[in-house]
Amino acid sequence: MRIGITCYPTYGGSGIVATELGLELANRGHSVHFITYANPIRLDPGIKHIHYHEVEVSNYPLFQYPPYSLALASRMAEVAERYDLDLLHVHYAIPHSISALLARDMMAKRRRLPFVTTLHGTDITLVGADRSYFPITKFSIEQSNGVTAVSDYLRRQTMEVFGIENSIRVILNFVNCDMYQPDPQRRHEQTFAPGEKLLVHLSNFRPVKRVTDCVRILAQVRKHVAAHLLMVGDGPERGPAERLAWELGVARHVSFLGKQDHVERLIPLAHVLLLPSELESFGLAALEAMACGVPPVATRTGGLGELVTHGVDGFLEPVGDIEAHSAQVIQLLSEPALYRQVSGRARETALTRFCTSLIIPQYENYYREICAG
Ligand code: GMT
Repeated sequence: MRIGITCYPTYGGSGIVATELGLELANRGHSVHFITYANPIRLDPGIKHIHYHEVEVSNYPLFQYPPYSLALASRMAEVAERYDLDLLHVHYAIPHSISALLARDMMAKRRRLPFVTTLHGTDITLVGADRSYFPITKFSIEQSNGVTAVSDYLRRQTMEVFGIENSIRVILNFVNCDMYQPDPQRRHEQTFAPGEKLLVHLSNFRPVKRVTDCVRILAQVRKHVAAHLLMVGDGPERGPAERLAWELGVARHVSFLGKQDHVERLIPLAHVLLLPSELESFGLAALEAMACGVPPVATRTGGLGELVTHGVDGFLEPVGDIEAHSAQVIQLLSEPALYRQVSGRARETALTRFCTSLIIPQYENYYREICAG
């Protein structure tokens, strides 16, 4: 098939899922056209069957706000026409599905150009629920030819919050289990804090991620186990997290690594992933860690329970309960038999339920259904 993909190409779960989906589809022989304002993160140039079409947004003195959504719609219609695309697949409702809707209408006289919208989380729970975007988000979902959600939690939430009646297909997030793998040798040789246990956190450091909780957990853990925290990513909460590390006297035990393209090389170095988010519709970072045999200690919130089974392949604790999160990390790091068991089960969950070979065909089948009308 010939598929146009649009996403936020910068750091963020939805962009990562969209990019990795495109790569997997290209690997299966589909022709994939990324239509975005920048080259998506994790997308290296020169890959077979992958094309990249930049959306240029011209600015004029009259425009206080350059109309990106319109430039995107024009580009979508142009690429769809020139490369004879079968469908558009947009990730994150606002504004991408509205642009796709315009592109579909622009093409309507010539031929059908259906589009699929994948909902990722904050497009519904934060942006979509905001009063100024609520009506257009609802409209964009209702107008999509197909809608998918990355967890059943998000599907239910969307139906409830927007009172939407069209069906939403749940296609869970996926991980490439060949790329994300345990690596005990490199973990043993890690140079961040030789001989210490490594905790890792990955996110876009937005308030919803509660990154300062990671620093608090580390400070508690260090009272019992020699541990070091790797903070991967960047965003508005990085400054507060750095300040807190100084205040709690653990600054030299925390490494802020900023945005990293190859997290599959970093995660296997760690022993535990911390994900203390207020809300996660899915929690892709937890899945990537599980594939590397790194148990997540996360919050019991949103769709995380669809991925992590508490006490089996990771741990889920209440939001903001630093004591509970720390106790779980300390237990994991102090009981080697428990650690081996949970780590093994985490990898097994990734392999048996979330591997690309299981999930990508679900997207392919859905595309066929949508194209068949
Ligand atoms: O987590 C973020 O703030 C980024 C956001 C995004 O859309 O880029 O992530 C959402 O999509 C991810 C991929 O589907 C999910 O794994 C995350 O759980 C979800 N984030 C939230 O729901 C907060």
